[in-house]
Amino acid sequence: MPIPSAWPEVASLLASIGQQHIIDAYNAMSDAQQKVLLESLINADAVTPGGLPDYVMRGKKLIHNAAAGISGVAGTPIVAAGLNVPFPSAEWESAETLGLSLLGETCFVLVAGGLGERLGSKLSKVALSPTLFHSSCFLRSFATRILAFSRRSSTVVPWAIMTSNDTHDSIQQMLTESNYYGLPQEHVILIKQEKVPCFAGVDGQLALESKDGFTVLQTKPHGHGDVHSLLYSSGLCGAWTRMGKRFVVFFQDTNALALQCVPALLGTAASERSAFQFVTIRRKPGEKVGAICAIESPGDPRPPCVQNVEYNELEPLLISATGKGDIAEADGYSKFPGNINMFSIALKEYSECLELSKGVIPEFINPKFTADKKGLTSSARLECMMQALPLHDAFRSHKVSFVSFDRACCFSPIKNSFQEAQAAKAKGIPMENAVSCEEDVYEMNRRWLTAAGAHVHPNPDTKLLPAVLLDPTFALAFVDVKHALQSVPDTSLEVGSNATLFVEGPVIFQGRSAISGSVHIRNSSRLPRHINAFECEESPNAARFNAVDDHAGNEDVRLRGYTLSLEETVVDL
Ligand code: UGB
Repeated sequence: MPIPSAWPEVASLLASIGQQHIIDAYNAMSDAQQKVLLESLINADAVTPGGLPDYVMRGKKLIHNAAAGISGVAGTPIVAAGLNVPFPSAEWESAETLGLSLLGETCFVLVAGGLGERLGSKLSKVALSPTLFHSSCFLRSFATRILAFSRRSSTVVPWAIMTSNDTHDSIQQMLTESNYYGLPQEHVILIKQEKVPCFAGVDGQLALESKDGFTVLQTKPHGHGDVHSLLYSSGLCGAWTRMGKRFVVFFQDTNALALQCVPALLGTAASERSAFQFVTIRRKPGEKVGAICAIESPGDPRPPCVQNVEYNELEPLLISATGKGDIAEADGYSKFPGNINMFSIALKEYSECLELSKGVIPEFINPKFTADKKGLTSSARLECMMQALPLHDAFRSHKVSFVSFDRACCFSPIKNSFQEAQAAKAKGIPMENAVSCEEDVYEMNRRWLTAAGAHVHPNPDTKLLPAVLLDPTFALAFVDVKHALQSVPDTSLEVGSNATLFVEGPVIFQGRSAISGSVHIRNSSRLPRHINAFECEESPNAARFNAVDDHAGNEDVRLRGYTLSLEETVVDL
């Protein structure tokens, strides 16, 4: 608790940054009220990136720019130079092979401060499950894969998770109850983001609000870009450098395919020597996915900055620069690839940038002005996005690039409610809900099997079958699947259209296997074992996804509108 003697120092700081209205309010309060306000001021100064004086200065500048019509993004968007790596291809396999060798030099950062409000859910999004078949929440599935990265590289693979007040306790609880899913607790670090103060006036006057009868500074979320200031203030990057790490991979909370493309991402980042490597996908104009562009800025002698331009900014920027918006090419896609908020950064360049910037990356503000632009109609705060790091001056001399993967190999998030998903579908853009996520996970695994030579029969009635899950202990990358199916001559695998297949542990297929029913092939040891000419026929209790109205409080069922019934044969090798 702050002691009242702290007030003179706080008051003088407030006076120096144009906050006389807070001093006046404080002076008119009872002792108890003063204590609460003082506490909120001291806390805000401690947790706001850069501290209150710097924050107010940044805010004033951005509000004045907005009033003068100066946009945060200015210039002409042009298509940036990047790499396209299709799947399956020789380039994909060589990227994966190189990337697998770099896993031990990599750290992971998950941003998980967001609640599933858009989904109508009060759960942290990482508590949801990507699939009902062998259902396990996102947090567990990310942890399982990171543990497998660690085992493959025989070294510790550190993982930082950014939480917020909304998600911290539940994520901490999930980790504690599961014993950190087998990961070393000291290398799974939670870094909690705090809310930042709001501005009530155009000259950077901070907003106060009433809470439980007390007056405090009004605060609101600052965005996922907080991850950089937290990685700076926590000293994690220094610790990771001392562990010999070289890459940091950032990913977001409900992208079920994020970690499956990590080997290919790392391989291309290393071979291209990119300090910052975005993973991108093809996007359609109008899709709610940021666009990766190079921006040519008039009068700036530096090479165009490769950056993300958010979907709501792209159209006006293009129209003002070229007279035309984001128009689909002949194939129906925009020429600007889409940002999926997954990227790798070289740790050395990242640490240097954090030292210079203290992790404060370019911010933006969305102020609502009165007609005369002399006031604000509602309070506004600064916000920042994690993909904005390349915009910082301290990063401008480094190579920023992108690698474009098939969407089916890297991106299927749960972002939309059922209704929003239907609206997206009607517009011909991906649904990005729990149903499409589940379909996409099985599809990606089917694609890996098919490309490795298996014959997987499509189901004409549903994309949910055959449901195939390849555990990270079986395959961290497509090249692992190829090894499992192609290392013994005359091997074949056929998967029927109603089958379900879960493969866990290092398993090598041998001879002619055919799976039409539901099977879990499991090798619990770490040494590879063969499964020889295995057959599993379809049973009368074949897997079924059954539509239900009553979700009985189960969020995963509510978001899908169906349950899964199946009778699975377990084959222990
Ligand atoms: N998040 C936090 O951890 N803290 C916060 O304060 C806010 C979010 P959204 P958004 O991939 O389709 C991004 O809300 O911001 C976490 C890109 O900006 O799901 O609308 C949150 O938990 C956009 O360019 O996404 O859009 C989640 O893990 C586009 O690529 C992550 O941040 C889009 O993602 C993203 O939060 C996309």
